[in-house]
Amino acid sequence: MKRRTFIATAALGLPGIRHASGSPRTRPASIRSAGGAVVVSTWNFPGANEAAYESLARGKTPLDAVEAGIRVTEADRSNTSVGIGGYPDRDGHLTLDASIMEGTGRCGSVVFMEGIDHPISVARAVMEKTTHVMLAGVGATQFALEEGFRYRRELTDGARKAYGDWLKSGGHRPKPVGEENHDTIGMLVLRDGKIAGGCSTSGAAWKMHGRVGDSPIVGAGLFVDDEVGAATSTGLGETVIRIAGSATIVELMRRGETPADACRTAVERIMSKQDASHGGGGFLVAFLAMRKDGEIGAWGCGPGFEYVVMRGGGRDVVKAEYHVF
Ligand code: SD4
Repeated sequence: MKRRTFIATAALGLPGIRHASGSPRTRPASIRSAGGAVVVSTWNFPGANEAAYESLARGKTPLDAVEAGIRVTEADRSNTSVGIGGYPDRDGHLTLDASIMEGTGRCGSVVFMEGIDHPISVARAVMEKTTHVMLAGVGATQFALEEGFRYRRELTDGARKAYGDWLKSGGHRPKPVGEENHDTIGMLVLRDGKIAGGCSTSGAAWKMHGRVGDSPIVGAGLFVDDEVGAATSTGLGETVIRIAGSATIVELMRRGETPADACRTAVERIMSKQDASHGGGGFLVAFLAMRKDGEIGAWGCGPGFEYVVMRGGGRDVVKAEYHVF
């Protein structure tokens, strides 16, 4: 379907829009309720939301919870798009991006960082221990080492094999960010009117060396404002950066759009700006937003995006609504 045609049908609410559905609510046996707190994250990552929620149940802050949750995914060697299990860039380097933000406006991020297992914790250290917001590349690694983070350069066996296979297959084209390559974690946590968020990724597999996506860019892959709410994103980061996606969604919520409507508006804005030079479609991108009263919404560009909501000790996996090309 041509872009123009699609946007017309989407705007009319005709085919091109699919609706959200939830899986049965589950209550993990070991999870205590953390009062009115809410944890949401992109995708259904094993243990991440539980770790964040448990941390709140133990009286930790939303910021602590975000860090605790995202660290679980960063440490998962089987996850090929976040943390130590991530696939490398086209030159064989695993470079990691992460951001963290509180609803007060405090934030920190690391981009294009190599050799450190937990970029979300380094991003937090940038926020709390420096006067800067963002550290990049060797400087980010150097800072992490000064802060006592462990250095680890190797790829996992799985990532090394996948990279070798990719090289053998001719390589040197980035893997499109789609259903097979989509595991960025964006997490938003709300308790007592205070919100924190984080986002962590190894970015697109086989990307150009030096490429940075949306996830560590405050306002693109993550934005949090206690006065309004928060948003985060997953998928092809270039499309998100072009519209300052998460900041746009928070501003749309500030003007009265619901979280779901704001995410849909952002998706439609991305679609209206795609042209052949941007790949012209065929990618996946999705937004997840939470308003300060706990209402949650999401919207995808392309099918397949799901997110996890934990509140009241229960855990829901929800498939987002989306536009299709
Ligand atoms: C990026 N947004 O670097 C990230 C990748 C991603 O799911 O979300 N993959 O563009």
